[in-house]
Amino acid sequence: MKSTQHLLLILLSGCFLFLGCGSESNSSNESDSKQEVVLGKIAIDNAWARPGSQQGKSAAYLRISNGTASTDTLLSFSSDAAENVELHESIEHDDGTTSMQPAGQQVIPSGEKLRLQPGGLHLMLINLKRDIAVGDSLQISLEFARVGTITAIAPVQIQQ
Ligand SMILES: [Cu+2]
Repeated sequence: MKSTQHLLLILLSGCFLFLGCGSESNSSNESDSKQEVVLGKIAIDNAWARPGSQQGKSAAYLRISNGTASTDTLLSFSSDAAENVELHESIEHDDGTTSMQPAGQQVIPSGEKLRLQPGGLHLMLINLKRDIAVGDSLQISLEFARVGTITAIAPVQIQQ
């Protein structure tokens, strides 16, 4: 009985977390709330990628919501449009310049979101297999330690 109540509490606090995030994103960006966190699964939404040229680079962004009861860890990334996909983070220096570096392993606790967005974490699409232009779309696959691989479709846009 006690453990049931405990579980209920966890579920309830999880719901409040999601509601909080939802209303916050509603005010800032309508499209940000198209898909809300779905309990029981890891969801990816708001995926998009910048245009790029064959053999060149591009960056892709998305939001990951962990609606499962467990922490999960991002292991690897791939795309049908690039030979190699790396997780990077942008860093702003004191002199105003920015650079980027490979980001460490990302752990997403239950009920939390991870945002990949300009100026922060992003997926670097390296050695593009084809030109990607506005109006195209590409696949981005994320491999998680627990739930396995999830593939999202990312439209190519200039900005979100
Ligand atoms: Cu980068």
